[in-house]
Parts: sequence; C-alpha cells; structure tokens
Amino acid sequence: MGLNDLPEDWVERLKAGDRGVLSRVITCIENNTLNDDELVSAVGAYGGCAQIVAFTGPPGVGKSTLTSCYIKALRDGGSKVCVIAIDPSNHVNGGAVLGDRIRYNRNMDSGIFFRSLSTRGQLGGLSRATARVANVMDAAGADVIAIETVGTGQVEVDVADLATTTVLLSSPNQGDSIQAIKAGILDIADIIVINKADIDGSEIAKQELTKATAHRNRVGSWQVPVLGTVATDGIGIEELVDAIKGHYQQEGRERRRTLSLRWFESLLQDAALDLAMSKVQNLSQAQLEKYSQNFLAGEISFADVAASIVSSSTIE
Ligand SMILES: Nc1nc2c(ncn2[C@@H]2O[C@H](COP(=O)(O)OP(=O)(O)O)[C@@H](O)[C@H]2O)c(=O)[nH]1
Ligand SMILES: [Mg+2]
Repeated sequence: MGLNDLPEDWVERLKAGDRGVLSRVITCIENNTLNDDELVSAVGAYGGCAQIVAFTGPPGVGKSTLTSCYIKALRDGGSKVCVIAIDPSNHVNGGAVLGDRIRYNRNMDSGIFFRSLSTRGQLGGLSRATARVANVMDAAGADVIAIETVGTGQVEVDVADLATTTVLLSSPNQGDSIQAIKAGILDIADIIVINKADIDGSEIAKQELTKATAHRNRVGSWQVPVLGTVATDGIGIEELVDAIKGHYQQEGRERRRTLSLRWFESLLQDAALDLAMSKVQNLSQAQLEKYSQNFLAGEISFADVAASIVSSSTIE
C-alpha cells in the first residue's frame, strides 16, 4: 500500500478522524511507502493537541493491563484515545501482541484506536516509525496516545524522547526491583508505578525506587512520584491519571512544543545529508584524484575536502 492507494481526500478524511484512512496511512508508514517529507507536508508535525504517554517496564509487569485501565478512565472522561503497542518479539503473529489485543479489547469501544508495531528487525527504524504513527494519530484528533513498550533498551529511551510523559512500571516480584530495570531506563521515568501491589514486598519496592530517584527531585523540578497499583482490580488508577495530568501540565506540554521542532531538525539533517551525498557521488574521477593527491600530500584534511565539496554550488 502506498500513497496512490489512499483516497484522494485522505488528508481531510484523516483529520476528520476516519479510522479506515488512519489505519491505511499507518500501513503506508510501516511499509515505508510514505516518507517524512510527504507526511509532514500533508498533515504537519504534531499540530494537534495529543498527549503522548509511554508505558514501559519488564515483560509481565502488567503494562497492557494497566494501559487498558488508563485508557478506560480516559474514555469515561470522553477523551479520544489511540494505543500503540510496540512488539519486540519480532514475530508478526506472536503471542505478546495477541495477548495485548485481548486485554485491550475488554475496554475497546469506537473511541479507541489500537495498533501494534512490530520491530521486524528494523532496529533504529522502530522509534522513527513510532514517531510517524503518533504524528498521524495526533492529526486524526487523538487526545491521548498511549504507547506500550518493553523496557529493555534503546527503543524505550527513544520512545521516551517522543513521549510527553513516561510511566515506568515495576512489580514486587521482580526480585530486586532496581536490578530488574535496565540502566538508563530509570532516568527517563516521569512517573514510577509499582504494579501488583497486591503481592508481598510492594512497600520495599516502593522505598527502593523512591530512594533511587530521590536525586532527581530538585527544588522547582517535577517530583517523580512512586505510585502503587493493582491493575487487575483497577486500584490506584485515579492517582495515576492525576499524576499523568499533573506532569503534563508541569512539563509535558512544553515537551510537546519541542517535538515538531525536533522533527523539522531531523528532516533538515536528512535533506542536508542527501544533498552532501549526491555532491560526493557526482564528483568526477579527475576531481576525486585531485582531492586525493592533495590529501595524501598533506595539504588538505578530510574536513577541508568535505567543506569544499558541500559548499560548492556546482562541481567542475
Ligand atoms: N497479581 C496481579 N497480577 C497482575 C496485575 N496486573 C497484571 N497482572 C497479571 O500479570 C500478567 C502480565 O500482565 P500484562 O499486562 O500482560 O503485562 P505486560 O507484559 O507488562 O504487558 C497477567 O497475567 C496479568 O493478569 C496486578 O496488579 N496484580
Ligand atoms: Mg503487554
């Protein structure tokens, strides 16, 4: 599916919240048949007003169950919600996503749009695909975009970069709750949740994580709360909803503003890189040899050659 397969008025229909069109645009993004330039010129970059809330943490900690409770609370308040589940399993028909769908389905209604994205081996590409998908969901009028991702590495850090608020989940039966959280992940959390608070040890886990994040709570900055929830019983959800709202007001709103600026910057980098590459590729054999000789004679550095090629408007 590519741009040509979309209806002529896809932009209008997307902005009017047409779920079929939203779904097809996301397929184009997954298939890489809609590039950033086309996408941003058609729908803009984060021009809507969506909050982007990431839920991360180890497998089995209760992310899907808690996200499901969160979106149910938002739906009760009348918000339009989109969910992106990032499937790290690499199995397109893997059990993880299937399980998530069933859990989310319990709270599904027409105001919720669910989509899972699989890594499909495209390492660095996943967080960029997530950014694009979140952008079209924003354009389609989502109030909140919830992203579920497994807290195991770089993708989570990148997704946190994209989120207006990041919620990190832990649970008492993770053994040492801090050891279970990969390095770097703790620092990206805006809110920490000890889920499965019905299990022994939740108070200890709470104390450990409160201690581990204390250094971040500087005067005047956001105080990272450590909350307790029992997602299976909907306990602690109100506090979580309030904390996410509070964080959005204090910090998340400002983060949103920088999102479209960062996107513009990355488009600019891509375009500049393409331009520079094409100039290098278009060098004549004679030019290459001249630069190479100058370089080997120690007259000119790589950086000088690159600057000379990039700044030339034409290449003789
Ligand atoms: N005891 C208990 N079990 C929970 C709680 N939340 C989720 N679970 C269970 O933990 C398992 C994994 O939950 P899931 O939401 O799929 O975790 P995910 O892998 O992080 O998305 C499921 O069997 C849930 O029913 C909770 O608060 N307490
Ligand atoms: Mg899950």
